[in-house]
Amino acid sequence: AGLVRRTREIDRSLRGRRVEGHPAMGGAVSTARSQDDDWEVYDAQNGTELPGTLTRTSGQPESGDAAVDEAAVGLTETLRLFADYGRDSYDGKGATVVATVHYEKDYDNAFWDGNQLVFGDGDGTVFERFTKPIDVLGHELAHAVTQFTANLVYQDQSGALNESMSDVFGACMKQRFLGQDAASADWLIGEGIFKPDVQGRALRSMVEPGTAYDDPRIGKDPQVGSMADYVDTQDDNGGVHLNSGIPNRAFVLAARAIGGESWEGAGRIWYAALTSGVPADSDFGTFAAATVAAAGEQASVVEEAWREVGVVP
Ligand code: ASN
Ligand code: ZN
Repeated sequence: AGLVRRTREIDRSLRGRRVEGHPAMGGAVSTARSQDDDWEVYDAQNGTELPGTLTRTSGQPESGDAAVDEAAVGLTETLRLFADYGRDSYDGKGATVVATVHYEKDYDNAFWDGNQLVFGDGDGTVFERFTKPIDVLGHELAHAVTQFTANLVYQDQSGALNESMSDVFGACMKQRFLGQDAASADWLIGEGIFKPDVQGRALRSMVEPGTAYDDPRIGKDPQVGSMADYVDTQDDNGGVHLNSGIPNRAFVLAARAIGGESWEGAGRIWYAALTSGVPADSDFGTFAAATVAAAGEQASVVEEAWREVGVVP
């Protein structure tokens, strides 16, 4: 983490300045160093050695490498979302985020390895760069937040919740960045990841799980959005990327019912639940109860969202 940490008072006054650089406000994205962002982006030069060569750190200008500069914006915006929630980086103690781009050759994925973030360039035929959709940066960095908070076990329902937390906060950071509210958002995760001739809009749809893509090269989106369709499988750590559609859809329903900006309404409730001391092996019902408990005046609205996806009877 940065050796020099500004006080909270000063940081709050600085935080307002980022609005000047917000693209939705017509400016370039400011990635100037503040309490909200502290990151390093490395280049693996298409190898697998991590972290690779340091290419850009927070406070430095654009590098000219698209993957590096996309990562810079995504990390900055994700850190700012969590700073809005009162959290100083993923560990809550201002840890410097380490990310590596250009990992391997034609690598079709991105991940948090427990210590750092890793992004592939995509194969260039089906997949674009994994840094291209801003919410993929948010998704991966949210895995780090989950690890340092509820530490949801990456298997079965707790694993699907772990996956869902990453989609939820990825969507919140994207909507916050683009200035979208719950009604105007597309609720897609990874929009822009596919090359133009692929039959697909995104990696996942939070609002209509299972409808994001259908292409002979990658098959059909296998996500489900209701307990009635819960997938029992040994694959994918017990279907963590499939059944995550269920809590994802509950979040959309809650966000829309609450209205306004998702990261301010439902997003704050979900963050409060994630950091409320829920057990690492929480199932959907346990986590649903934690969101209802954290929802205050919106408790019945949130409970109804979980009922609609079949988690609450
Ligand atoms: N991109 C995937 C994810 O973050 C990688 C994985 O399955 N670990 O969920
Ligand atoms: Zn994930």
